[in-house]
Order: sequence, then structure tokens, then C-alpha cells
Amino acid sequence: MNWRPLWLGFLLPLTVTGRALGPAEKEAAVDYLLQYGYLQKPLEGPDNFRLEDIMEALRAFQEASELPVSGQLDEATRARMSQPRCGLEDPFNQKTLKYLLLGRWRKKHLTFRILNLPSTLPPDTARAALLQAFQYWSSVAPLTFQEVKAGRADIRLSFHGRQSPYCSNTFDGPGRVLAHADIPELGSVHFDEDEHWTERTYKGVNLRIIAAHELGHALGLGHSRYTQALMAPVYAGYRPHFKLHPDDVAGIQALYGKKNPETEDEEEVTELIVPQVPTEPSPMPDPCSGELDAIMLGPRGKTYAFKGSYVWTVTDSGLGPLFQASALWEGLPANLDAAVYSPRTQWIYFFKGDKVWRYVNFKLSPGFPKKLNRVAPNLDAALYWPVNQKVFLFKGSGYWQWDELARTDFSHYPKPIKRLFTGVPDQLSAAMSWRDGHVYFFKGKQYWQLNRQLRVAKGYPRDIAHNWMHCRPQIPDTTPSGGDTTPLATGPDHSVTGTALGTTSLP
Ligand SMILES: [Ca+2]
Ligand SMILES: [Ca+2]
Ligand SMILES: [Zn+2]
Ligand SMILES: [Zn+2]
Repeated sequence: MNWRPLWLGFLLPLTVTGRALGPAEKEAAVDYLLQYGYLQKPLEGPDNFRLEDIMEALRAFQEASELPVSGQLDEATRARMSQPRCGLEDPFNQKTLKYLLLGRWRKKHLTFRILNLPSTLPPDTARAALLQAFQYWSSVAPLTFQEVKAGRADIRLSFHGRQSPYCSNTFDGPGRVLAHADIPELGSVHFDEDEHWTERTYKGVNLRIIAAHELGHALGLGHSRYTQALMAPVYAGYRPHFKLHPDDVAGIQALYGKKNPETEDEEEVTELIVPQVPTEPSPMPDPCSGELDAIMLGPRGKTYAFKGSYVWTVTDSGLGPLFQASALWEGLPANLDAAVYSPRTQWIYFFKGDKVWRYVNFKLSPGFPKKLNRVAPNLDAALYWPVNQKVFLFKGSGYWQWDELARTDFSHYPKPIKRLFTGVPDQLSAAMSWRDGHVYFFKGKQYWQLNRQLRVAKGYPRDIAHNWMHCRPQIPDTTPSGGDTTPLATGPDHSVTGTALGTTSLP
């Protein structure tokens, strides 16, 4: 990464008394601060970190870790950074709250499924440890968990190694990161298969405690600042008489209420897929109008369409329910200009006016929204191009190509859209690269698919409402649009990633 040589020079004062730290140790420390959310790479401005930013990040980390707050990379700080821990970010920007809430399920009866078990424990022992992990939470909050052995489940527990085709996060071999989980209502809980998972011993890593911690995330809790809390980011080791910390209890009860036998049965059974509410006041958009503010291929291959203050998912079989976008992405304004998800960084960017919002899943990154300084405000559209891992921003007849992780020289931008994407209109409504490997542009009620040479494919533009939103035309359509290349007709074997674009390269 480009920033490394830049900041190394600044880090010279960060030496431990008595022994100078090597560049690799400083790099590792800054990587840690970045990875766990104590330090943010600037979207705008120079890429090197200022010494005071690093010291501020170190102070935040030390405070959160209950270490002496020196702002220096001292021995205690380095030792803490090398301890095994959870893969999720820490709530570095939370100054007052002890527990942190990331989201909640809209139902209290949840199903779960154990997809595989670790090789280091007898299956019965491992299963019992996982089941007990659920009980810690169901004993203090009005939650019930029901195991299913097949089919869909709200919460899915599995063990995977460094890479997994089902998970966009990686693990790191033995030690360091032990597990990670998704926030509601996603439900994935993953354990690093390279750890030595144990039960009832001080050796290895206790499966029950780590599972309880990750379930805390899956239920909506973030990291706690109490180092003795279950939701502390660093694994505190095996405790024979483990129980939840008062901060863990306060957090889960803030989300789901207190355990109360009288109210336990009258839980609201809100289905995940609620039918579309037909008679809402006018602000609720009609997906069949075909008009969009923004569209993106989001995390886990989900397609999100935005209009007004609403968002819905577009699947092969139809549309998901309409949600207030700000209910999913807290703090997000209505009437977005553009939205794009980068699989490279797993950041979601939303653009509106002269500001950009950045989220990880549904969590706003600290310091955002930020002002757009180096590209024009009021963008039309944005997309991520997997071939070169760049983000493209569109406005009027021009585009910018932006590298998220390097300082981009924008002096030659905007460039004419037509020079790169042949046959595409100006003043787009929305754009995205989709999971079939094609780039799509949307304008008004129509959309365009680009072929491998980045030319508009034959037979386009087509009708957004008909082909993307599964809306039947008002007048029976006697000339259906062939069906050969309608985006949603493509089967799973067409869902290739950008590598399918092959040798195409930017001028
Ligand atoms: Ca690990
Ligand atoms: Ca737009
Ligand atoms: Zn965690
Ligand atoms: Zn995973």
C-alpha cells in the first residue's frame, strides 16, 4: 500500500524507552489501529497519517484497553495488540456508552443452524458449548433460539479457514483473530478453524465464551469498553465460572428488553419478508415506475435499489420489502445521488450533494459524512469496476476514476464518459457492476448493459421496471423482450465476478 513509506518517517518518535522499534513493528501497530477502527484512512487529502493522529489513535486504544494512556507505542500496548481477539472493529468513537448497539432483530424468536464443528473437540462437547452460548443471552433477555438441522436459519454458525467461498472476510491462521460475526439481521457467525478450540480447560481457546461473544454481535451488540465484559474485543481467557458482565446484560436488554415470563409469549412475530405496504402516503416510491436515485451490488451479492427515502432489494425472484434507508443505514439522508459498494475494502459509499457517507455493513464509519473536495458535488451515479478495483463516479457527461487506497491524481478528470463507455447516455440516474460481470447504466425508466468491450450491448436500452423490478406492463406485452439477456433471468452459473471481463483494460 502506498501510504506505508509515507508515514514510516513520522513514526520515529514512537520508540520504546531503551529499545528502538523496527519499521515492521510500527507497521504492524498502524495496521492494527486501522483494522480495528482506531485510525481512519482519509478519503480526501493526503494519504500519510499525521503523528498526532496516530498518537490519538493509540490513546483511544489504550483507553479502551484500560492501559496507561501515553499515546506511545509502549510495551504494554504492543503486548495488548498481540493478544487473540475478535475480528470486528472497536467502538473507538464512543466516549460515554459502555456497551455499543449495532442493530437488532425485529423478532425475538430466532432459529439457528450449526453448519459444521471444529476438529479439536468431540462433536457432542462442541455442540454443547455452542448451545450454552445461546443460553447466556436467552437467560437475561426475552429471546428464544430454536435449532434447525436443515434449510434457512436466522443465525448460522460455521468454522472456516483463511479463505472461504462463503465469507468475504479472511482469517489469519492460529492466534490473533479468533472469530467474526455479522450484525442483525444477517446472522453469520464464523470461527477460525485454525484455532485450538477447547472446553473446560485453560489450554487453547474456549469455544463457549467466544461463541457467546460472537452471538452478542449477531444479536446487535458491539464491543464493550469493559475489559471484563464478554463483549470486550480482546479474549480474556478461559473462566471456569464464566457469566455475563452487567454491561453485557445492560446492552442486550437495551435491545430486546428484560427477561419477563409474562411478556415472553406475546413476542411480536415480524416476518423477515413483510409484504409490501400498498397504501402509504406518497413518499413511498413505486418500484414499477422504474426510476431510481441509485443502485448498488452490495455485500454478499445483494442488489439494493434506492429511491426517495426508501431502499429495497432486487432478487431473481422479485423485490424485497421497501425499507426506510435510514432504518438500515443510520444517518443516511433521503434522495441520494449515488451508492456504491467496494468489495476491495468492503466499504459502502453513499453520495449526496457535497458529502460522502461510508459504512461497513450498516455501521457508519467514524468521521463520516465527509465533504467531497476533489470531485464535483451532486454526482449522478457511481460504480465499482472489479477489473481494475476502482470506483467510478459520474456526473453529466464526465467521470472520475478513484482508487480508494491510494492518492488519486484527479487533475485529468473528469473525462468524457463516451471515451470509455461507448453508447452510454449522459446525466445517468444510477450505475453498477453486477454479479453477471456486466456494467449497467440506468437513466429514467431505461437501462443499458455493456458488453466486454464496454460498448452498449445489442437490444438496449430496455425497461427497468419490466426486467429489473419484475413489474408486469399495464397493457399486455405481446412482444416480450426475448428473455435471453434479461439480467434477472441469468442463472447462478452466470454469476461470475469481474474476472469475466478478462483482458479489457482502461485506456
Ligand atoms: Ca486466527
Ligand atoms: Ca443518481
Ligand atoms: Zn467482537
Ligand atoms: Zn467468515
